[in-house]
Amino acid sequence: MTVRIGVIGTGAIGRDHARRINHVLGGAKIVALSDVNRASAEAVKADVAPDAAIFETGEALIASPDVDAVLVTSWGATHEQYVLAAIAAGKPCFCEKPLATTADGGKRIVDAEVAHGKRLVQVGFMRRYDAGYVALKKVVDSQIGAPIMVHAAHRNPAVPEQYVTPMAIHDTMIHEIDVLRWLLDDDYVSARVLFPRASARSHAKLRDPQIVILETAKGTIIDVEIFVNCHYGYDIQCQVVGEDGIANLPDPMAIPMRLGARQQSEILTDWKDRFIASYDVELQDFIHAAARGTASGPSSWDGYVAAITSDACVSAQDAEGAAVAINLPARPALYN
Ligand code: NAI
Ligand code: NAD
Ligand code: ISE
Repeated sequence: MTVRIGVIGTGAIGRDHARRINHVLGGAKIVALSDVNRASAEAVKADVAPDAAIFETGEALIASPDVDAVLVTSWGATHEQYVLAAIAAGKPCFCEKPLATTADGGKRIVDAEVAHGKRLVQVGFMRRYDAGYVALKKVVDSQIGAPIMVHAAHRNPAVPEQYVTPMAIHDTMIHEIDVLRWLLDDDYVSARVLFPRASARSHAKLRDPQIVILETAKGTIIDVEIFVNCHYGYDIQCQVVGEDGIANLPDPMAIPMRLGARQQSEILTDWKDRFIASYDVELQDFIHAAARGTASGPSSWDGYVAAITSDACVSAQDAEGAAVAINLPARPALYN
């Protein structure tokens, strides 16, 4: 069976996902595109999806009998309405992070999926499919003893002018919020945020960098540095300190060079390159499950927990160092 997929939001990542579905992966085809900026959808049709129909609205795309499954890759604040519409239509839906920009939005999606009675939603937390994180998890689960601390860093070379302080949490650190919970098999109980002096590349509405300290139910303390104007590269670091040893996330492969009287190797600068293989794997997983009329991988529950946690982290930004409690509701059986 070829899964006929419609993409809502044909910006940077919508275009890239459409390309991989039509030209890299198997078992699916892009048949529909929609974007508030029609020219963007037309450009993606011309470049990577010539057979796709263009729909005026995401809702019309979801309702089309020619569409079996949906990719939501529009701006974060628009995700909830499309995911809810896909669930109402009973169609599998891959939603880029964040699932919803508020915990209330995440809850509405979980409630709708539970009422539907079957998983339909996969959230785009692609790091769970990254070969480095998968290898790190294996070592954390079996070799270094119980985790005590995690030191992590999420560094972007630069961000656009409209990127403001809370986005460091719900646009950027949301990846750590999800992947560290998965890596440690644990949940968060509190968050604190510390601000060192702002770097010279910050602006009035962005305090950068920042350090988020999360405590887990098992008592592990996690520090995450978020530095989105670090200038030198796109750099993701993660070190787990266990009872018996320490394990690090491997850096991406880079050729060690001896050049100009220096030892050096390249550091990536674009998120699209850093996790390129894991985007392929997560979407292939989505296609396999969608062919069976369901979804697997990171769930609405994971997206909802990430939203609850990111709400707490944003409150902790305002609390200037004080701890903000994170309280999770009971997990519905659908997500066990
Ligand atoms: P972008 O700004 O390049 O693209 C967003 C597109 O959505 C634009 O073409 C815009 O016109 C369209 N759009 C906005 N509102 C819409 C609506 N109501 N209906 C239809 N289309 C609408 O942004 P980008 O970088 O592609 O990000 C899109 C999403 O993907 C975001 O949620 C972002 O958080 C996520 N993302 C995930 C990454 C990952 O590593 N998993 C990396 C980059 C982005
Ligand atoms: P799976 O074997 O059922 O399916 C995933 C597919 O991806 C398989 O075909 C596998 O071979 C492939 N794959 C995974 N990592 C790869 C890599 N680095 N390179 C190439 N291929 C790779 O596995 P699964 O149980 O769906 O797990 C996939 C990932 O998602 C895992 O990291 C898993 O822990 C995670 N996961 C999380 C949840 C959750 O929400 N808690 C649920 C399911 C899976
Ligand atoms: C972007 O949306 C991503 O998801 C990237 O992985 C992240 O590094 C970046 O900060 C976000 O804006």
